[in-house]
Amino acid sequence: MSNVTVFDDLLQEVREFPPDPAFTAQATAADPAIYRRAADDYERFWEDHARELVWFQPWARVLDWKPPHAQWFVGGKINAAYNCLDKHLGTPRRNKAAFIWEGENGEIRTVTYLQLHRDVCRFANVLRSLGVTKGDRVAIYMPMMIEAAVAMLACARIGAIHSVVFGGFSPDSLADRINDSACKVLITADGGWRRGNVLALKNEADKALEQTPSVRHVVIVKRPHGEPFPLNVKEGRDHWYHRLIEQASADCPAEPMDAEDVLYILYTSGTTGKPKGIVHTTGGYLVNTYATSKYVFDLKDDDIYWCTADIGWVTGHSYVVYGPLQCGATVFIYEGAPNHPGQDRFWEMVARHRVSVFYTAPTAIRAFMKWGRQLPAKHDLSSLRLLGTVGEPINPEAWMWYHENIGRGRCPIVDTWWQTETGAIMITGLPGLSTMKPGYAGTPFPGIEATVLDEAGNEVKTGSGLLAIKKPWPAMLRTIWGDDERYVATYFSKWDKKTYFPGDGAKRDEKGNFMILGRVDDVLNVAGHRIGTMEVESALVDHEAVAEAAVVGRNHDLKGQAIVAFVTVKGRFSMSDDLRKELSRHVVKKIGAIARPEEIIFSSDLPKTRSGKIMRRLLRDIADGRALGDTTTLADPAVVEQLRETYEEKYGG
Ligand code: 7RM
Repeated sequence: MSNVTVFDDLLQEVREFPPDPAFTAQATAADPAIYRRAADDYERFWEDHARELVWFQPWARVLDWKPPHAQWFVGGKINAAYNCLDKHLGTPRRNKAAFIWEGENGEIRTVTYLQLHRDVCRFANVLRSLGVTKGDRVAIYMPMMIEAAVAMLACARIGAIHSVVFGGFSPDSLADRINDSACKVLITADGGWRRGNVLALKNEADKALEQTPSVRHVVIVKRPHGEPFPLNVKEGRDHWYHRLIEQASADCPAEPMDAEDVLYILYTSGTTGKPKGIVHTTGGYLVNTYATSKYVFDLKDDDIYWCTADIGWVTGHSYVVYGPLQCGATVFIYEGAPNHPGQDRFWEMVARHRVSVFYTAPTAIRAFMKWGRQLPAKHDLSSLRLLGTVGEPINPEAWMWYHENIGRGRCPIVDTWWQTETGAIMITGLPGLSTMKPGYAGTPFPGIEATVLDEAGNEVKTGSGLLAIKKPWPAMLRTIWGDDERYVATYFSKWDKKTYFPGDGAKRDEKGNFMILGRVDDVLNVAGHRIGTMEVESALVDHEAVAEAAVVGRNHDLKGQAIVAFVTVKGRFSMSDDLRKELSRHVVKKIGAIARPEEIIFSSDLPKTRSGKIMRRLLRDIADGRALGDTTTLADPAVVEQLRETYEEKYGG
C-alpha cells in the first residue's frame, strides 16, 4: 500500500463544515433518521424507493442473496426508458428540458422530455428494423451529444444491452470490446469537437470494424449544425441516423424487462491485460441510481444539473442518464474541452445556463486551480447551490479551492466514492445532513454497509486498511460478461463470499467518515481514468522492440497519477529517443491517448524477486524519487541501483 496518498498532516489544520441550516431546510434528505431506518432494515429501505418507480409487474422478493451472487426485486417487470421518459409525460415535466447540449463551437440544442421520448421511440424502432432484439448487444462509440443518450435509452426500451465505449479509446480497444460481447450493431457519429479539433469517430470505428465480424449494421449520427465530416459509408452496412429516424414510427411500447435482465455492459480496467465487461441489470440499478440522485444531488424541478463526465464512463451512465432522468431533472451536457476557447469555458457555461448542481472530478479542479482563481471570479456563479466530486481522492487543498472559488463558500460539496462495479454512489455526504471534512468522502449512503478490514478480515475501527462492503446493494454488478469465475475471484475471494472487495484502501475517523486512499491493486487512476498497469504492459510488449515492460504510477500534481513505464529492449534495438516516441505512439494506438506514458525508462533488466515477480514497489519508489524500500528479497539488487542511476542521469532524480 505504498502507492496511496495520505493527507494526515494537512488535515490537522483543516476545518470541518457542518451542514448549512438554510440548505437543510429545503433538502430532500433533511431528517437524519434516514440512516437509522436504512440500517434497521436495508431491504425495506430499498423497497420503499422501488415503490417510487413505475413497474409493469411488482416484485415477489426484494432480495435473493446466494453469496457471492445477489438478485434484487425478483419477479418484477420494469423498463429503464419508461422510468426515464414516459413516467414524466403525464406531469408538467412533459415540456421541460431533459437535455441542454452545448457544442464546443457554441451551438446550443435543447430537447424536452416529450421530444426525447419521441426520438428514443423512433430510434428504438430503427434498431428493431436492423434486426436488434431483446438481449442483443449494441455498441455505442460517440462523442458527448444528446443522441448518445438517445441510443442508450433506445436500447433499453427494446431490451437490447448497450455497451458504451469511450470515444477516446483506440480502434483496437473498441474492437476488443465489441468482440468480447459480440455486438450486432455499432452506433457512432461522424465526429465531435475537442479542443478545436475534430475527433473523427466513424473513421476510427472503420479501423475497428475490420476486425469485428459480429457487427451487421453501423448507424452514423451526423453532428448537429456543423459541417459534415468526410467519411466512408459502406453500402448495406452503414446508415445515417437522420435518414433512418425520419421514416421510423414514434410508437414503440417499452418492453417489460425482468428486473434481473441485463441493462448494459461497461468495460473497465482490472489487474490483467483484458478489461472486464461489468454487467448491470435493470431493476436494482434503476432503484439505486434514482435514490442516490435524489438525495445526494438533492435534485429539484428547477435545477440545472451538470455532471461533466463523458457518457463512456459509468458516471455518464448513472449520473448523466439513468439517475437524473428518472428524477425528471434538466441535464446539461457539453461536448468539448474545458479550456476551449478559454480556460474559463466551464464558468461561462455555468453562468449562461444558470447551472445549479455541478459534479466533476478532482483532476479537473486541480487544472482549474492551476489556471487561476481570477477565471471563475469573472463569472456569475450565483446559480450554483451544490457541488460534487468523483473519480479519485480529492486533496484538501483542491477541496478548499473548489469550496471558496466555485462554491463561493455557500455550496455544500459531496465527495462521492463509487465504481463502475458498484453502479451507484456508495460513500458520500448528504448535502443537508453531513458535516463535510475535506479529503473525506464521508459515510456510507443509507442502506450501504461499508467498513475497513485488514488483510485477515479483522475490522479496523479507526486507521487504515482495505475498504469492504458487507451487504449486497441494488446496483451492484451481477457478474463479468462471459467470466463469472473472474467475478468471484476478483470481488468476493479476498475474505469471504459475502464481502465485496473494491480494491481500494481506506481510513476511518472516530466519527465513521471514510477517507479513500486509492487503489491497492495494479490499477492506476490517471486524471480520474482507470487504467490497468497490465494493459499498458501488454501494449508495450506487443511492439517488436520490447522484451519486457513494467508499468507503475507516479504521483502527479494534476492527474493524481501519471504512467511511468520501465522497458527492456531486445538486443538488436537501440534505446533511443526515437524508440521512446515510437513506443509511446504504440501504446496510444493500442489503447488510446489516456494511456500514453508520461515517461519511458529503458533498462537492461527489471528488478525481480527470486520467484521472478517484478517488484513494482521498488519501481514506484524510483519513479517517485523516494528512498528505496526493502530490497532484501531481490534476486539481483544491482539491477535496482543501475536502474536508478540511469533514471537520475536522464531526469535528475
Ligand atoms: C465512479 C468511478 C473507480 C475507482 C475507485 C477509486 C476511485 C472514485 C472516488 C475515488 C477517492 C472518490 N468509477 N474513486 N471515486 N477515490 N474518492 N470520491 O470513478 O470505476 O472508473 O473508478 O476510482 O479508486 O476504485 S471507476
